[in-house]
Amino acid sequence: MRRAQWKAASRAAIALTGVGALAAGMAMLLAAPAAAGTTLGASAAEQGRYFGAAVAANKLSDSAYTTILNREFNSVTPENEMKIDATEPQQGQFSFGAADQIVNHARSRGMSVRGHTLAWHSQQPGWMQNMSGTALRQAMLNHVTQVATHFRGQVVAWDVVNEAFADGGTGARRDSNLQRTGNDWIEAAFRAARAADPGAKLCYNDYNTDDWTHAKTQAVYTMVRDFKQRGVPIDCVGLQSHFNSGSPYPSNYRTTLSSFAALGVDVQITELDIEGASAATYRSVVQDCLAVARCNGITVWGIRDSDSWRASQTPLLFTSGGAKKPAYDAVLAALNNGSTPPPTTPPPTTPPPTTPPPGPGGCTATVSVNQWTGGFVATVRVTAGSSALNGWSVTITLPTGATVTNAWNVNRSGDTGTTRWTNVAYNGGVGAGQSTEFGFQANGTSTGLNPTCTTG
Ligand code: 9MR
Repeated sequence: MRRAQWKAASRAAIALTGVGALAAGMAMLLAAPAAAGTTLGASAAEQGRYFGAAVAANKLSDSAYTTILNREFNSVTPENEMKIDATEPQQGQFSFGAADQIVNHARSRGMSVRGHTLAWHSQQPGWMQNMSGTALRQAMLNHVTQVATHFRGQVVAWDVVNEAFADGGTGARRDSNLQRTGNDWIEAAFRAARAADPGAKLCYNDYNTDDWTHAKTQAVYTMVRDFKQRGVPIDCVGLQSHFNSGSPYPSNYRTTLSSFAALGVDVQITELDIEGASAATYRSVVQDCLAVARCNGITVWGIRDSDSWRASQTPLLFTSGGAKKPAYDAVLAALNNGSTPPPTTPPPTTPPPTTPPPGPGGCTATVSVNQWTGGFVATVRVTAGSSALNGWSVTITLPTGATVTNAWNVNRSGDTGTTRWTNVAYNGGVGAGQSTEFGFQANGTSTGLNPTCTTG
């Protein structure tokens, strides 16, 4: 039953109660199958999305676990069973039993499967940990080929490469035996995966890539843009989104989702958990995904708190006893309410025939910078004075050696020296006293950025 029908049924039931037919009305509601609007998976499907969970094969015999899994979720990611140590414990000897068990459980119930993960520096079997150079490169490509071939047609999306970038401010690749086989190891893995399973979406997956201003996020963005430009087969980016006090949900998360999507890839939230399971934060994550057309699904990293890799932080949607937590209700409600309007200033209404003269209030521009060795991201806030803006222009003089490499929510002229930044179609109208933001990334240093704003 679609949501509209479900609502109609609810209304019908209420009307029936009004004429004394309470029992008949309630029976009609209770007899309904798991309808859109009543479970995470069904409600996400109403929005054209999936809602998944990481699943462990050894819990499929726990009926409390499978009751929730089968009722609520329409996508599954094996938590450990498709990793390299599980699927190729000895070189050339493949072992798919536990992964097949999860895949069969899911597919026989109409759930889709995300594959996790074909190439990773971690959870390598001993034989692979001890390899290097050409031999390791070949072994990795053979692994990708064999595993993607085994699951061909059964996995809708693969985390082809997992966690290949370093933490911290460098934006560099993570050092690993795979990285030391050559910087092209990631694209080689993607090409092998495409050849083995042309029907699966191929994703790059990482953590701490949720905050748009972080160097690691920008580094992944730059790689995905490069892959798209050069025709390396990539279809999606996975944001793990493990949020906790040290790595909180960032207010610019939606910007991150939409910026990746603008590269022409899907975005998937692949391992969501939130320390303390704040209902408000879970709601924000869902609303952010719904606001981005190419954010096509959310996976939580476990079902009950006791299933979590960090159970003591109680980060999931169900208690260890299997009860729905407030975060569950928030997620379901957010899914049922659909997308929220974007938070940016609405586009100007009926365009005036000519741009009116700038109001007396003028505008101001301020900048905040995230600098790392060799580069920075600048976020520029444009604020209208006492009159609304109908177009704005910001001038920024970059220090010697600084070169802009990309920008968002803005038109620019000039990459070095004196640069000029003007509004795009959807953020030129700014109400009196209101603000809008744009950003750019540059090589070099950000010393002395001093933006000035003019109207029109
Ligand atoms: O949840 C997984 C846990 O059971 C494993 O012990 C651990 C081993 O590395 O991996 C956990 O899952 C990780 C995922 O594969 C990749 N992103 C981080 C996840 C949490 O550590």
